[in-house]
Amino acid sequence: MIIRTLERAEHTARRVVTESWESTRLVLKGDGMGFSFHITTIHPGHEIPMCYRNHLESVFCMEGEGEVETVDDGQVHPIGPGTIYLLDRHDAHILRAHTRMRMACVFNPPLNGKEVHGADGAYPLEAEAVEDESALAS
Ligand code: 9YT
Repeated sequence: MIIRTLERAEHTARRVVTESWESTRLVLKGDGMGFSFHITTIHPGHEIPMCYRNHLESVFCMEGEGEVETVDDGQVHPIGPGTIYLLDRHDAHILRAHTRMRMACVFNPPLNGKEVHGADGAYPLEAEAVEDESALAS
């Protein structure tokens, strides 16, 4: 069994910080679970275009208010606490955070550790893993 806490993981290389979001990746490919699990914060006022062509992602909103737009049909769906959206079709989408949003995200296949969005809004399938596994130690 593996046990970790978010509080400790935030002080390791599991925490990835960008201008518009930050994410602590509590479970990664190296854990052998077949998925990765992240606690992600979206900063207020940001609009993030994404399209995970290499991954399926589910996103459960725990806190905050925002919306997600599916690019193909322009539909806008409000997102708030208790709502989950499932990108089951590698959907191109735009997430807009009206307030600070806290999300629990699951990726299949799992992320290696250091992925950030490319220009196409995707994560590469075989991104660089965290070099020093001890940097992940929670
Ligand atoms: C909601 C979302 O997908 N944000 C981007 C960050 C992602 N969840 C991650 O890499 O942890």
